Amino acid sequence: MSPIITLDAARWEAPLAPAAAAAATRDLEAGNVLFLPQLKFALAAEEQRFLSPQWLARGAKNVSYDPRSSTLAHTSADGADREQLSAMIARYASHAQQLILNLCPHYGQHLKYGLTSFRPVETRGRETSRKKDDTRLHVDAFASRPNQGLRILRVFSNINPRNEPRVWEIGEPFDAMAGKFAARVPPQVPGSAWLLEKLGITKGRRSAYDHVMLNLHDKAKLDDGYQQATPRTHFEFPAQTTWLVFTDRVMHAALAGQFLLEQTFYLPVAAMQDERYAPLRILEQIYRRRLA
Ligand SMILES: O=C(O)CCC(=O)C(=O)O
Ligand SMILES: [Fe+2]
Repeated sequence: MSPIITLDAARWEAPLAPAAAAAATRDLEAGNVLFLPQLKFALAAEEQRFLSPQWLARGAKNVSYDPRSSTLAHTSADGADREQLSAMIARYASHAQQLILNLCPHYGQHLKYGLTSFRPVETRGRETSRKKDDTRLHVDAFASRPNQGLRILRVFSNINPRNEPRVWEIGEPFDAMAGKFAARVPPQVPGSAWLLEKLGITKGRRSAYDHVMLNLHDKAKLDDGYQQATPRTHFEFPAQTTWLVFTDRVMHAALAGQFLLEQTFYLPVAAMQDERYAPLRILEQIYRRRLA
């Protein structure tokens, strides 16, 4: 069965009927990508100029925005340019939040904003280490931001002006991947989580869950044999479309594409419609102990 489920929503602010929302939430939690081919993020005429890598700060890969503090980072824009770029990304953040609240009304106030990113660089051929290489299949886990089991839900919109798709691959189900790599995760060194926090390397304490998720992320990306042989679904998200996915559960890789907006959200496991789908719960089954 394809892990891509298409919904025909064409507006950011249109609520779904309760049964349709419950079904969308279940599909999302169960590890599918919800694809909204009719939902585009429209740029105003004067915003078209932002479709260029020139607005990136030197050495940065994405422009980032924090909707909680309304701060823009990693950009070279200043003055009026900076204000307009910031307003464009802020509008995306609020549309993305509205979209999730329509599709998953159940999440309500439990849904918390993470960062927003604007990705103006072509993904194909970008140089990075294998661990940072998002063209390799992985689940998301953030090395410097431990999240103690919180879910990572991301909304993506392809805003490419030349009609070029964002090319993804979706890998095998989380349980299958975790079944292969869990036994290769080394024990967390006692005191290391405390030390990483103390040194400012992590924002907050790295839990056993964070330790395992980071290892799954790294071990899968570094395993060339796995990357070559694991089954996958190739999918091209056309320009002017939107999709959302729990990226801590769904194995994904971005092979090509330029100009993307992305909004990250965090959701407590207890706020899910069915928490058995959470990586935290699946990993606790595998290891037979509490991880967060
Ligand atoms: O840039 C993309 O299309 C997705 C990259 C990725 O792996 C992610 O955002 O989690
Ligand atoms: Fe990712």
